[in-house]
Amino acid sequence: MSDLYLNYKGTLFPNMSTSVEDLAFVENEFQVLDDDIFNVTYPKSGTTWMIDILSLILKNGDPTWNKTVPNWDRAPWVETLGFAQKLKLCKEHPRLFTSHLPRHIFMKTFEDSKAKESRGVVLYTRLSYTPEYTVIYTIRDPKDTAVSLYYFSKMSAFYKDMESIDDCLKDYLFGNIPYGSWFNHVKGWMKMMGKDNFMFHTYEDLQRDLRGSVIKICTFLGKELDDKEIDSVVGNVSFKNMKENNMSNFTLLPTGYMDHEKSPFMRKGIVGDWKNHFTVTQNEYFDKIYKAEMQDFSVKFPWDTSINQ
Ligand code: PPS
Repeated sequence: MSDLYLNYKGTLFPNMSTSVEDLAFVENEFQVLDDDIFNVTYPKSGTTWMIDILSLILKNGDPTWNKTVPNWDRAPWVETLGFAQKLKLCKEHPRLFTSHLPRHIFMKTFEDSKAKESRGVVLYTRLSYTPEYTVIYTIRDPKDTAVSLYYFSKMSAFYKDMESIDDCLKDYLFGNIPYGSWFNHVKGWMKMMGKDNFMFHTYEDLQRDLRGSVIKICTFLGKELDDKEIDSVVGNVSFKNMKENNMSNFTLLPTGYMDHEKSPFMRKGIVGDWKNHFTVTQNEYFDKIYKAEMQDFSVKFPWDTSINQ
């Protein structure tokens, strides 16, 4: 294991951004409130995109918050250094949080929060429980996620530099990287599917129909935005606008943390970049592992059709 990483309950985490104490706080002491909103992702899946979408929706399309407050203060990562202190400063409601944590080490109080069951199943909760914490889980084609991570490992001091795509796949496909395996992350979180407080969608959905996705998220959150407000959300979260917004693009961080000269955080923002990086052999190998890992998984994703049958 690289010196850059710590191991918490079998999953690696970057030493630079968290500690065993911080992780234990989140797992055991963090009190979830019923109106908390959690933006959950496997790294490089559209986390920061979703932070900007959610923070604009909460402000009815007004971009002031997005343009004046860094994303890590608008939607703090729960697993980062000093989160317990930061939590005390979270005065706004609903609270918006971000997390890359795998489901099995998410906070225990999360389980105790109200309305664990789908309202469709336990009908009386419709009357007795509103609001409830919500989870928005964004998933991206794992091949594109791997490529994005490969470049991130070069520009960010949090990760060990992955020297080649081969190097990257060797660790990525078996979860020997921070936050563990993509497969376990997705399978773990998708167990929440069917619960009324859980919504998942893909990075590819956002790319294909951003406006439609924003409307769906508003409906899920019970936020009624008019057409002009929706337009503002959509316009402000375009790749170009987020790339230029230093509250979203991480250029406020010292270069010792992220060096955008090596590779910008807002790199390409496209679907299918893996095709520019994987060899035929790497792709076949990836497909083989993907099929073995996902064979019993019933949900179909947009990229499943491109996996070699
Ligand atoms: S992190 O480090 O886990 O928080 O990274 P994350 O934000 O999950 O993922 C970064 C990738 O998302 C792309 N991105 C976007 N794509 C399209 N439109 C918008 N607005 C947008 N914002 C971020 C970003 O460019 C990274 O993908 P790659 O493929 O590396 O370009």
